[in-house]
Amino acid sequence: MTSQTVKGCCPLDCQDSCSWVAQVENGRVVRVVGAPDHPITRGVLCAKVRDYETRLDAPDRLLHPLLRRGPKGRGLFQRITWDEAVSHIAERYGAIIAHHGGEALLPVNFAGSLGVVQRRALMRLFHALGASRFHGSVCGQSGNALAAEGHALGFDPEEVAESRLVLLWGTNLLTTAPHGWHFIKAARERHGARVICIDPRRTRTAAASDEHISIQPGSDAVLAAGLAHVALREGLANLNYAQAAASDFDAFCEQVAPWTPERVAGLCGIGSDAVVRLARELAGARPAVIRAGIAPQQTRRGEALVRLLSALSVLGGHPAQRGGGLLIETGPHFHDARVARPDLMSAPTRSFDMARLGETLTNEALSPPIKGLMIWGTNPAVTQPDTARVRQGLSREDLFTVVIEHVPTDTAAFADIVLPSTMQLEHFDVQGAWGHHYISVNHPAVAPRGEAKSHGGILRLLARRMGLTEPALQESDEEIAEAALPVGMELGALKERGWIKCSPVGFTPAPKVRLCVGDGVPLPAVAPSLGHLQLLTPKGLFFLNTTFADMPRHQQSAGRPTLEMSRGDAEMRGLSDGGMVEVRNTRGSICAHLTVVDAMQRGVVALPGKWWNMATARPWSAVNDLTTPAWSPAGQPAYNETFVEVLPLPSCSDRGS
Ligand SMILES: Nc1nc2c(c(=O)[nH]1)N[C@H]1C(S)=C(S)[C@@H](COP(=O)(O)OP(=O)(O)OC[C@H]3O[C@@H](n4cnc5c(=O)[nH]c(N)nc54)[C@H](O)[C@@H]3O)O[C@H]1N2
Ligand SMILES: Nc1nc2c(c(=O)[nH]1)N[C@H]1C(S)=C(S)[C@@H](COP(=O)(O)OP(=O)(O)OC[C@H]3O[C@@H](n4cnc5c(=O)[nH]c(N)nc54)[C@H](O)[C@@H]3O)O[C@H]1N2
Ligand code: SF4
Ligand SMILES: [Mo]
Repeated sequence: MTSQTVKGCCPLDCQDSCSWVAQVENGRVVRVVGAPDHPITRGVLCAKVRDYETRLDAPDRLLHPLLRRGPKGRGLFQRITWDEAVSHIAERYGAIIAHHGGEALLPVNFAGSLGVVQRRALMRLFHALGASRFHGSVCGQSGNALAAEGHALGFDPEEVAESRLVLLWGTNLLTTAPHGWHFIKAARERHGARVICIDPRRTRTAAASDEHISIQPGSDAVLAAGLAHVALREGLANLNYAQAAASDFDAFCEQVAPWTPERVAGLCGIGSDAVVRLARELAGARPAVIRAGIAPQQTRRGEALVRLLSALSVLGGHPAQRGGGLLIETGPHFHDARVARPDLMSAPTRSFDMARLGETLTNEALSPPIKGLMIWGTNPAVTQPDTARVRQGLSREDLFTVVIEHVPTDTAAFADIVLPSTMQLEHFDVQGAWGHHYISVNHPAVAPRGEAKSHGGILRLLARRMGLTEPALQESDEEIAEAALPVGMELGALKERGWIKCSPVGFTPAPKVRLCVGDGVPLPAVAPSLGHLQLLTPKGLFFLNTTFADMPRHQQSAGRPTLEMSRGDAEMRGLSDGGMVEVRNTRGSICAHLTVVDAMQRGVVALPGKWWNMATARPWSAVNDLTTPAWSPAGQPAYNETFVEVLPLPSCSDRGS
C-alpha cells in the first residue's frame, strides 16, 4: 500500500479559504482534513467540505466533453472527444469573429473556484481574441464600490481577538465563515467582549450571541443613522478621529440629525430604547468591530448601507485601535487580476455588467450582438436576478455557448458544448482569500477523473487550435499561478509551506472619505406593501451557493427546500408547520415546505440554500425565479427586495408544468 499526504486548500467562495491535507492511499483520496497548523483553519473543515473527497465521484460528475443533442435547456447531450470539442469551438468562435468581430464573444465567470488558474487563466484567451469583457459582481458590489472610494472595509480578522464588542451585522457567521468565530471566542475569553447579532432571523449565529436584535430587512442604514444620531447627541463620538477621517463631517452630522431613536425604531421594528442602548454600547467599546455580512448590501440601497456602517466605525474612532473597525471583507497582498493578462488585448474592448447577463443576452440593440459565450465557475441560470430572462437569453438558437463545469447544472443544460473541469483535488492552483490574509497553495492529490482538464489545460488547447502564438497562452499552470504572487514571494516556498501570510500593502484608506449618503436620506430600500411578504434567500449550511445541492449527503443533511415564516404570519394565512406551500409573485412561483419559526420579523419569510432544478429533479425550486430585477447604482443585485405571496399547496406535483 502506498500512502501519502498532500497539501491543498478549499477553492469555494467562502471567506475562510481553509487549508487542508488530503490523505491519499493507493491513488485514491480517502480523507480530506483541515490543516491542523493553519491559524484560521485549525484542523477543522466545515459541514460542506468535510467529505470533499466524495465530490470527485459525484453521481452526476461530468467526465467527458459533450455536444448538445436537443433543445436548449433540456440538458440532452452526446459524448464527443476533446479533439472534436476543441475543433468545434475553434471553428464557431472563428466564424463569429470573422462575421461580427471579437467583441461578439463574451466570457462570464464568478467565484466558483477562487484558485487563480481556474478563475482567471481563460481570460488570457478572450483578451487575445479581443472579446468583450465583464465587470461587476453578483455578490457584494456595493462594498466593492465603497472600497474603491477609499473606505476601509476590512482588517486582519485575527485581530478581532482584541475587540471589546463584536457587532455581527447581517451575517450568519457560524454558517457562512465559521472559522471567524475562533477570534470572537478569543475576544470573549480575553476581554469579556459582548457579541450582538442584528438579523431579521434568529440564526444559529444569533443564538450563539449574547444578544439578538431582530430588525426589519433593508432598514439597517436607518438604524445606523440613528446610532450615529445618538452618539453625536450624547457627545459619545470620537470627534477628533471622525473629523480627520471624513471629508464631510459637518454635513454628515446634519444628515443624521433628523434620525431620532423614535423615528428609527418604527422603521426598523425595534424599540427606541434598544437603539439608544446599542449606540452607547458601540460608542463606549474601545474598540468595537462591526462585522457585517453581504446579505444586507443586497438591495438597491446597498451603497448607503455600507457607507453608514463605515461612518459608524469612523465616528467611534474604532479603526484607530487593534481589533476595531468595519470588517466586511479583506484579503492578502495578492495580484489575482494580473493572471488574466489584460495587456494581451490589442485595444480596450467593451465591458458588460456580469450581474445583468439576462439583459445583455436579450438586448437586440447591441452592435455587435453577443454570439459566442463561455461560462465557467458560475451558475447564472440559478444565481442571477431575473433568471427567467437569463434563461431566455441562453435559449437563443443563434448564441453559441460553451459551459465548463464539474456537474450538469441548470446553466450547463443550455450549452452547445460542455467541457469537464478538474476539481481542486486534481489540479495545481494558488489563491488569495476574501476573509483573511493568507495566500494558499493547492497541490493535486490525484489524477483527474475521466477526461477532466484544468482551465490552464483548456486554455492551451484552444489557443493552439485557434492559431494564437502568444507565449502567455502556452504557460504551464504553475507559471500562470506565479503571476499572482507579490514581489518577493517565491512559488517554491509557498509550495512547500502550504500558506504564507501577506497582509495587504496595496490598499491605503483614502485620507478622507465621504460619509454622507448622496441623496440625503438613508430610507429603507423598500416600503413593505400590505399583504405581501418580503422574501430573504440566505445561505444554507450544507450548500455553497448552488454547489453541493446535487450531492446525496448534502441534500440529506439540508433536508428539503424550506420556507421559514413567523407564527403570526402563518396563522393569519391558515398555514401549518410542515405543509407544502407555493411561494409566488408576478414573476414566478416555486414550491417549498413551511417551517413555522418563533423569532422572526413579521412580514418576512426566508428560504435558505440555493436549490436548483437539475440537481433535485424538483422543478420550481430556484428562488431567483422570483427575485426583482433591480440593481443599485453601483450594480448591486437587489435579491432581498423581493415580495411574495404564500399559499397552501397540496403537493408540488399537482401543479402540472
Ligand atoms: N454555508 C455557506 N457558507 C457560505 C455561502 C453559502 O452558500 N453557504 N456563501 C458564501 C458567499 S458567496 C457569501 S457572499 C457569504 C455571505 O455571507 P452572509 O452575508 O453572512 O450570508 P447570508 O446568509 O446571505 O446572510 C446573512 C444574514 O443576513 C440576514 N439578512 C438578510 N437581509 C438582511 C438585512 O436587510 N439586514 C440585516 N441586518 N440582516 C439581513 C439573513 O437573515 C442572514 O441570516 O457567505 C459565504 N459562505
Ligand atoms: N436570491 C439570491 N441570489 C443570490 C444570492 C442570494 O443570497 N440570494 N447570493 C449571491 C451571491 S452572494 C453570490 S456570490 C452568487 C453566487 O453565484 P455563482 O457563482 O453563480 O454560484 P455558485 O453556486 O457558487 O456557482 C459556482 C459554479 O461554479 C462551478 N465550479 C466550481 N469550481 C469550478 C472549477 O474549478 N471549474 C469550473 N469550470 N467550474 C467550477 C460549480 O460547480 C458551480 O456550478 O449568487 C448570488 N445570487
Ligand atoms: S467552505 Fe469555507 S469553511 Fe468550508 S472548508 Fe471551504 S473555506 Fe473552509
Ligand atoms: Mo457571495
